Amino acid sequence: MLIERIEVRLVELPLVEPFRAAHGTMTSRELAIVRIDTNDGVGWGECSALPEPTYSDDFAAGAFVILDEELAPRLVGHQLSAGSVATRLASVVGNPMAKAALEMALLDAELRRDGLSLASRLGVTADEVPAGAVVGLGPIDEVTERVATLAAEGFGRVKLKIAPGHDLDVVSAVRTTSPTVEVQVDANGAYDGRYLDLLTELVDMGVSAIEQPFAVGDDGSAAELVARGVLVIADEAATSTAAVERLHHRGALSGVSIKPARLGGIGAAVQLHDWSVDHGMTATAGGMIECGLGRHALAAVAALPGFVVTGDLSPARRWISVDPWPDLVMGKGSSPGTIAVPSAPGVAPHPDPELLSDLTSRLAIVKA
Ligand code: OSB
Ligand code: MG
Repeated sequence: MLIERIEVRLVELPLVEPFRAAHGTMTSRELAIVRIDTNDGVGWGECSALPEPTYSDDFAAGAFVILDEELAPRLVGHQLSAGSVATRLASVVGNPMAKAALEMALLDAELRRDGLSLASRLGVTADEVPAGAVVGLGPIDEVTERVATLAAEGFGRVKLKIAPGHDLDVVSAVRTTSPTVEVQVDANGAYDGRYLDLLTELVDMGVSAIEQPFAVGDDGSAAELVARGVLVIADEAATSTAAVERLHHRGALSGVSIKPARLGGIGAAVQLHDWSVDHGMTATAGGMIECGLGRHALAAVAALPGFVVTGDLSPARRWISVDPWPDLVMGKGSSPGTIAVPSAPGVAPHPDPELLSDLTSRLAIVKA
């Protein structure tokens, strides 16, 4: 497809509640969005970088600039397919989340042209995926109440954010108040080797998986926890299939959270998924507080057969209260706790143009 024009925007979407994790608090969802106009239709892509560079070094306003000044100019005027975007952008170091947005937009345009859904393009056969929700750090009574509400909505799994001093008591309370809900925890790297016994205790309480317990690079502590039989899921450390392969050789993970944004796109996410299936690695689909656009993409990816552990796939409205994109549909399938795999052509439906323009804080247009 010939890329004629790329629109880059920064939007600010209000949140249902602040999102608190060991790396910081997010009070509104600043996001970078791209729209690609081709000779054969339009596509939209989400850059899921957070407002601040606290989870990875990508951040929304930085992504806006790199998209506008460096990445979009490398695409406009060229004849490209979604599968060739990563190669075309490879001379720019890093910035996986900005690159992922451009790949998603071109994929969206391509799929619409071909009348295909993302799921069908990926060879997905499932038509629904179990939903999982994430609960941030907070006072114990707020966390237990939030988990109870989510359980009543049908979520069968929650991932609780933990940090030193906010772990045993909160997990114990949730296990008591919502005993049938599967509990995973995510530390965003907040622990070190001194906490091995505490983390093992969480598993004894019934926690099914611990995501990124230690800082990226602390492979020794991770390997010790894996050796204790704990399902240790790499998130921040899983930046590429090669990085996961190295962690695997060191015994420093037993599962991996696959996030298309962090890996540089849907193509890279599928590659890591396939690698995980081949190597018996437990895979789970990771969220980035995406808006409806990114959540649609995640729902198709999460329906791949290698995702054996319920991931962060909840409707966008779990976090985002005003969203220009239509949301995923939950609870219409075989059980209230499932999300329908999107089946319409493209990655996601198009946004509401008025709402999108109302929520836009910066707009740039790149032409050939
Ligand atoms: O560490 O998994 C994480 C969201 C943004 C950045 C990092 C993480 C998260 C989540 C997913 O926990 C929450 C969600 O998308 O519902
Ligand atoms: Mg995580």
